Amino acid sequence: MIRKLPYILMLVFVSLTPRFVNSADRKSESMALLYDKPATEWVEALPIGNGRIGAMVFGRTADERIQFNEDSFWAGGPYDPVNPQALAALPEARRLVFEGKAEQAQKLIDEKMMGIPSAQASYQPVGDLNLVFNGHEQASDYRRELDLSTAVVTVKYKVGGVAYERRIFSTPVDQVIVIRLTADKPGMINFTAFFSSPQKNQKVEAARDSLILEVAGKESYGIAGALRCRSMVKIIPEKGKIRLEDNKLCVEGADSAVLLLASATNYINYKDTGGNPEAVVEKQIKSASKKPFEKILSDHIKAHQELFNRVQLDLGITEAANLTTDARIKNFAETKDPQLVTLYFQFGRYLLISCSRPGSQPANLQGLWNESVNPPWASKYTININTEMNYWPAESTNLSDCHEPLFDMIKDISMTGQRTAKVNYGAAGWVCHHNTDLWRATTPIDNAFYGFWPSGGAWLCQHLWYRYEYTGDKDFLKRAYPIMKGAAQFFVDTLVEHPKYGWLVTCPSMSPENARFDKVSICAGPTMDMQIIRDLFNHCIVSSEILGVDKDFRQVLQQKISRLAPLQIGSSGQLQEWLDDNDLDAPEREHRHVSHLYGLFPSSQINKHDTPELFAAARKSLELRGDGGTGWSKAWKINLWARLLDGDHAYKMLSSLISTGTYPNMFDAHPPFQIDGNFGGTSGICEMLMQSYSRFDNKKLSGEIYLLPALPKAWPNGSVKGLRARGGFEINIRWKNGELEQAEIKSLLGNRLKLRYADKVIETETGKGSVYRYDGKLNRVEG
Ligand code: FUC
Repeated sequence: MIRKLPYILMLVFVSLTPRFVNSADRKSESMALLYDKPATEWVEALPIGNGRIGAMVFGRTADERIQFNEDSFWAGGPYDPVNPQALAALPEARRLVFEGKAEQAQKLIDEKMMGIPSAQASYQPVGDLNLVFNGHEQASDYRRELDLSTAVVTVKYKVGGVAYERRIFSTPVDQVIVIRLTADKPGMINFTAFFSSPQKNQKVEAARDSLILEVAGKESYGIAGALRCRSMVKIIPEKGKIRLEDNKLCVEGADSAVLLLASATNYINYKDTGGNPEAVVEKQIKSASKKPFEKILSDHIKAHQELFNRVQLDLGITEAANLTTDARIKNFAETKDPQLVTLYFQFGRYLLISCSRPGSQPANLQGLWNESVNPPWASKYTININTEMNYWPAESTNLSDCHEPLFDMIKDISMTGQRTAKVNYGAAGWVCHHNTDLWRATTPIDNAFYGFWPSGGAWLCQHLWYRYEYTGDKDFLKRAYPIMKGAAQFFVDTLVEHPKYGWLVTCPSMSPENARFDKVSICAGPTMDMQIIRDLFNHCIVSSEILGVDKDFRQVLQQKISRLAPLQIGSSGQLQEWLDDNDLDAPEREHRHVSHLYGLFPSSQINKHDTPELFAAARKSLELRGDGGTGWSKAWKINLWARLLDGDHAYKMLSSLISTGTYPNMFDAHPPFQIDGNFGGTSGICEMLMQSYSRFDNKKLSGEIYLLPALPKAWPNGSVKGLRARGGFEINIRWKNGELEQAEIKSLLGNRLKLRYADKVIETETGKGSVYRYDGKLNRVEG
């Protein structure tokens, strides 16, 4: 034993030292989530989606469950939740807050100022497609995988000497979920297919080779269900026959079979439910049936890879990668499995591609995937952090297209939010509070403590701006500017002068969802509001300059900005979360929300070079908050520590997110499942490797890029390709022994570039389409 010790130690050493594998000779398995057992729990099943229809595939041998969703299937119907009593109560609520009677203000808001109803609609599951394979209870050689690079789930196993295979995917091209069943011996495909649904209101029909499921959306807080979802599955067997039995289809003796599943609702937009899902589904099935399976598959893979392949990450690979994905997640704290981080990063990109494509609904709290008629937080859009976090990786990880559904939703709430601004506040412009739903409700909901926060819409508007910072797309800015302007107009009308400080503040408001000593959240001018409004006003000012419009409005905004409550450093050296300090940041120090750090990330108001004191205060705040939190809270902290340029602490948060906040199928655990942490994690990994800021000089956009700003010791060697940076750049970076080896920067727009690596700074003009190489010196190598 003693003699064997050095050998054992050497083995341990070898297995834990990252082996650097070039992307080129990496096995395809490395982009796959792999399992040796079927899913028993929903959070073990594997997600597929084409932006609009998604499914969780359990991979069970004898009773396969494919639980599916359609992204416009929600409870309720069009509604207008404004509260005509709210406006009259507003002056009194303000007076109470300013007189230090926040508790009474909160009570008044609960009574008079919340939405009617004070709750929003929930996202609904459609149903399950069940496939029963008699005799397949005992299987061997089982393997289940989700290949992120093809967006296909594959299940393989053997029964009685026959090898069976299922391939399942949801294609954006043909708008159907496709299931292909094969066996390595002819005539062995035998199964029974049927629909089921948790919806009360459901109807199933069967025809010669197809099944139909019709479900109706439930009532939502007094608003009748206005949606019906029609789903149809068609079975196309090769040889064999299909038999109809009750409302089930039995396939017998086929060589193989293809199942096409289509699903659609009558939702057209938030005020129109006059769609014809029967015709839509019929047409989708008809046109997909005409295409050979291989063509449907190759079109699907091509469409997926057009987005997915834009970014490659390599952090090395160790023996830890040889285990199944659930085991790798369990072991992560110990193994530090660098390839699992790559997988986690790419899984976030995969999820965004799968749940948010142009024309679809944006990613909700569960993305696209929900099995419950009463999902946690109604699986809606919580916009005091969660929805924004969903889209943090959209531009930086080169998935700008996937950002579109969010822009569409912002446009919708900029319309519905005008009613709320006018009726509830007597204000111009538009407002949205801390949540919205399919019907684009914008009033405050739940109760004053959680819901009375008027800055949700304004936060979402930053995403319109990000799109411009990354792409320089002026046509887009032209369309986005009126929406941003409307959000700003609301604050021009509703900011009030603080009687004690003289600053302009929001009132009543809150710092999501934190409270002070007295357990009252309602306050005036929380730090986060001031930061969001400052960003919004500045973005409107620059946009109006670029577009050459609204000189007068610009001046109004300039004046207001100079009067906004400033960022303050409190008695513990922390960035104050509220206007008053009194060390009030203390009581809920470990609260999961870190709202006042919005200024550090996603905003860049606080950064090392321009605001060193606030930068130090933000660090202090984060230290005081600690490293705990829900999935999304940890994910936010990865991004924050990265912005604080502390790679090892960012890594610590990432490690905690992966090892304690991740289900076996890699979904983020709030807990329960909430998808924001996945997207925040992907964004955080990106921020560790590259950060970018935009600058404006005389209306001209330029970019400032940090290479490897927060590289942790855990990733000494690696490379990343295809990240996008503000100012219009595409970046490849390679590093070795913890040092930058080479970076390649493609200038997509020909803008000026400021490059930072460690303490080196280089500035240059760039040519549109030119490629620059940095390896200590900067050279133009192409174009
Ligand atoms: C906010 C958070 C909760 C949860 C919910 C959906 O209210 O405070 O943690 O994420 O949104």
